[in-house]
Amino acid sequence: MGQLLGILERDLDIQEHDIDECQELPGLCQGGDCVNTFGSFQCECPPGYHLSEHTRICEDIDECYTLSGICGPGTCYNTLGNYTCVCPAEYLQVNGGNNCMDMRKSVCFRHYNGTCQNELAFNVTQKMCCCSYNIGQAWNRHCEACPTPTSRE
Ligand SMILES: [Ca+2]
Repeated sequence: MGQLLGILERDLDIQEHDIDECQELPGLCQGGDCVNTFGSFQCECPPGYHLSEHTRICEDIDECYTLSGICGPGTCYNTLGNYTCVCPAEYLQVNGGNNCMDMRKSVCFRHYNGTCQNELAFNVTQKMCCCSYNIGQAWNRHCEACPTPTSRE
């Protein structure tokens, strides 16, 4: 029993003397916030940055590389903490430059079952055809089936 108490006391002693590494060692998490935890610490990086395990520095994420195709038909340029899409003609830069939206207007088909049927009388964008009010199931002259609702498009 005496031994057990001794262990408990020692544990309490450690708990009372947890070192706040963030205070003791300023500059531990370069480019991020140091968060003291019991017996250790963590580095939290701002959005768009990840912690390099080797250097403990918050480094920019190259979204153009890690999320390839994120700009669709546009060109991706990595920036510090973010990225920018430069979109081709008839595409609109959206989400603060993080995506390109197809603004081309073309025919919309009400039904798709391997082939396109029931063409609408007016041209609309793919987003309007496929994503608004369940208007259509396929879009464009050469009959592209609409992306499934779960896809990011
Ligand atoms: Ca970046």
